[in-house]
Amino acid sequence: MDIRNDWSRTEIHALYQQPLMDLLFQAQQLHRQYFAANQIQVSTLLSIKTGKCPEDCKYCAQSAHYDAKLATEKRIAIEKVIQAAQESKASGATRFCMGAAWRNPHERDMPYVLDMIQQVKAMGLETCMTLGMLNASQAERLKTAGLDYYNHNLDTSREYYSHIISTRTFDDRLDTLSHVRDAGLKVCSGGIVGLGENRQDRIGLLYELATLPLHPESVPINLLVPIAGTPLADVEKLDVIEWIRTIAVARLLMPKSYIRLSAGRESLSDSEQAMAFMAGANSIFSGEKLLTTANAGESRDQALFAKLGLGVEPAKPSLANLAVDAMAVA
Ligand code: SAM
Ligand code: DTB
Ligand code: SF4
Repeated sequence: MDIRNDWSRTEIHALYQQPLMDLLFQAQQLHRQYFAANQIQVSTLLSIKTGKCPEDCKYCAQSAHYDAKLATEKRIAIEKVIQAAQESKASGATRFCMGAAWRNPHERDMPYVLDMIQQVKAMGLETCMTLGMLNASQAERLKTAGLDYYNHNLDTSREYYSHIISTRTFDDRLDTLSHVRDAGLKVCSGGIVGLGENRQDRIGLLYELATLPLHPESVPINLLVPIAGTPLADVEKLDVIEWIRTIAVARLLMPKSYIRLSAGRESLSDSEQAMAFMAGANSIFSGEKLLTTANAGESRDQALFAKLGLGVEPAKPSLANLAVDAMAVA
């Protein structure tokens, strides 16, 4: 099957409403054409600036607009970041993702993030950042410093978007994704399900992602982690099967992309996660914590991988990694 960027909403709707076993079967078959069947890419996350965010994303513990109980933290010291990256590498993760609760990085933040990228990259890890909106020059400078991926989610459909965020537009998000792509960075972009949206909105989100000129290399599908104090604290829980369907449809639309089980995994059983892997998910965040909320944790994930016969995808050799390995041997 060729990679397509001309999907219609009608086609996506037809994929969604198939019998679940048909959907899972197709997704798993296609998954195996593009990826090793039982390998999962593993990333870790670190919050480098926590809380007091000026944006009003209704799901988020870090927004200054709501009253979530959160230990806020200013920019953390680079040494702390390096230490966390070392622990992440030792645990087997291949990508280290650094996130900041910013609307966008200010110019005064750029030396800090550029230095951090250079140091983490020099350790032989893939680097990822999620810092909010970027302009073209910022994206280029991140790339030059050695950033591999930039995460910036569309979050939901264009239609539902204004119910969730008012402080930046859907088109602002698309602009940032263009800057990231134009700078030669790999794109990580997905969304959240369980925000109170309907299936048409989930179709709308996948439609936007799958009709970008190039599919994001990485597509996180977050399941809302309800946060007390935010407007979505008590939203009705999404049926897990609908989340599984969303993953399977994402796999069918974007066969070459990594589909990541992101936020919300901690609340899912082993069997539910197994079904998500069956649906073609092939990436997770490991570790005890995401940015501010709990994650599944290393020992639970090790047991899950052993039970399911899954392995961690090895690091991809890059010039930087080869140099680091050569130094380690010498
Ligand atoms: N501030 C930056 C931004 O919004 O682009 C980066 C960090 S932000 C926390 C990254 C993503 O995490 C959001 O776009 C959203 O998809 C996801 N996220 C945040 N809070 C969440 C929650 N409570 N449940 C599920 N996903 C969440
Ligand atoms: C993404 O899509 N999910 C990750 C990552 N990108 C940065 C973040 C999940 C955050 C979950 C809520 C929290 O821990 O605060
Ligand atoms: Fe800020 Fe990002 Fe949270 Fe939105 S999702 S409030 S931009 S930290």
